[in-house]
Parts: sequence; C-alpha cells; structure tokens
Amino acid sequence: TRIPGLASFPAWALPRPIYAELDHLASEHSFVEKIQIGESYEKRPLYALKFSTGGSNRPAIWLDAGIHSREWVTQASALWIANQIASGYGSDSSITSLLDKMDLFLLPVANPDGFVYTHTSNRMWRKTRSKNAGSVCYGVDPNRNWDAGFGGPGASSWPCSDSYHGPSAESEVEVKSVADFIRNHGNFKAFLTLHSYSQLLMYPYGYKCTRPDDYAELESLGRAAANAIKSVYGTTFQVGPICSTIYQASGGSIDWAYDIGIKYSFAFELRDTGRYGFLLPANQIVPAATETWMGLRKIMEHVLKK
Ligand code: ING
Ligand code: ZN
Repeated sequence: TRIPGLASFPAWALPRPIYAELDHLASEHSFVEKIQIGESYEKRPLYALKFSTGGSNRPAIWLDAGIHSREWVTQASALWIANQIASGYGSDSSITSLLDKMDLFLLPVANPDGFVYTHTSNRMWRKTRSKNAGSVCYGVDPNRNWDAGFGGPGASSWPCSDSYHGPSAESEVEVKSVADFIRNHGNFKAFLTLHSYSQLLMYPYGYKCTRPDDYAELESLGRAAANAIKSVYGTTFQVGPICSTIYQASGGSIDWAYDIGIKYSFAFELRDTGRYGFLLPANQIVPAATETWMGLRKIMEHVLKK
C-alpha cells in the first residue's frame, strides 16, 4: 500500500503516514513539492505542500488544517483535497486556471504534537503541547495565539483552559512558523483554515464584533461558497463574521491574516453539528472533504478573478 500501516509506527511518529502521502503526491506530480516551514515544540517537522507550476513568488493561497488537534476530519480532508488538486491540474479547468496563475500552500497538520497526543493520551486534546511556566497544565490554544486582539475577549489567561492564549502573541512555534512564512512570502491573497465541528463558514472579525471593511464582498462570497457546499449532499453551512456566527474570540488566525492585508480570510467549521462532533465516523471523511472542496474552490475561483 502507499501508506504504511499505522501499526508499524511508534506513537511519536504518528503523523508519518500523512507525511508519506505528501511525499507520494510530490513524487507523482512535478508541480507539487513538500516543504518544511518549521518545527513543532516537540521537534516534529511542519510539512506543507507547495503547488506551483512556475513563475516566481506568484500570488498565493494558504490552506491549513488541524491547528486544533482533536478536529480529525480536518487533517484527513486536507489530505483528500491535496490529492484532488494534484490530480485535477490539466483535467479540472478551475484547478488548471488557478495553478496557471497562482501558487497554493497546504499545511495538513498544523499542530502535530497535539495530533499525536490525541492518539496516545487524550482524544479531546485541542491545544499545543508546550510547557507553561508556573503551571502544571500544558499547552496553548493556537487559535488564540495570533497577533490580532491578542489577550482580549474570548480567550483565557488561565493555562489550564482549552482556550488559553499563551504568554504572548506567537509564543507557540507552530503559530510563529506559519506567521513568519506568510510574512516572508509577502504575496498571499487568501488565508483559509479548517476547523470542526459546526458547519460554519466565517470571516473576520472574531476579536471584535464590528464588520470588516470588505463585509459585503466576504458575505456574498461566503454565501456562494455555502451554496456550492450544499449542492453536493445538501449540507447547510451558516455564513457570517466569527463574532456573530459562533462567539467572540481573540487571537485567531484569520483576523491576523485579514489585518495584515489578506482580504480573503475564511475559517471553515466542517461536519457535523454535534451528533458525533469531533468523533465524526470515518465514513463521513470523504463526503465532508468533497463538499468542503466545493466551497474552497468557489473561493479560489473568486480570488483568481480579482
Ligand atoms: N472553533 C474556532 C475556535 O478557535 C474560530 C472558531 C474560528 C474562532 C476562527 C476564531 C477564529 O474556537 C473551533 N471549533 O475551534
Ligand atoms: Zn478548531
């Protein structure tokens, strides 16, 4: 098989079957490359796929998954979507025109230490696994650790909380690695991130409850993407700003991306609405990934046109 069996890997190496699939995609397609954008707190590589058919520093789209480790459908969907994009170049007109003009970067396991921990110790672990000075509790919420309203409402200053914001913005190396990569690149046009669950498609802001300057465009694009999602299996996604759609939350990645000038910044919350929650059955992975891809594609088509 392409992916070595899970059983043949020690627990610390658990993301390796995913990384093997990244290698496989890179070996099969000349325009796909595996890059390392950093290293986690426990020294696991942060591997991303770079899709690029040429040019230099083309306008680019960012997509990450698994920043919250227990949201297992997101890492799996990201891998399915990577395969879809890789195999669609040259046959799917929307992927082809996108990759003829833009680059795409996909980070399928944004929090590998947490991901391993959800397999070995606590299936419900959400945060990183960094040590907190002066506390017996581990980990920082990596979606409260970005430099966007850092430490404000909707984040906790208590290290034992699941939404602990950490000692300072970008204290988590997993967050800083992505932020540095985006800043250094300098030409990102869209920042897309996958979470679960709740079936939502959200745009800024989360750290404040005011509408972003691009409200009208983001709302109508969000609705178009939700319609594309619905067209596959009838799954409904609610669309709106983070604050009014889910809750006020500071230090989130898409608020940071939007405030540094990346207009098309969206967070997806994939299936379901709570029946299974984080424990979504494996037979829903491909349907969830398929409908999510339709929504992502709608956004990517719009970004390309702009
Ligand atoms: N939900 C997200 C969270 O971090 C979110 C919602 C998205 C907040 C984007 C802020 C920015 O709480 C889950 N399920 O993690
Ligand atoms: Zn999440």
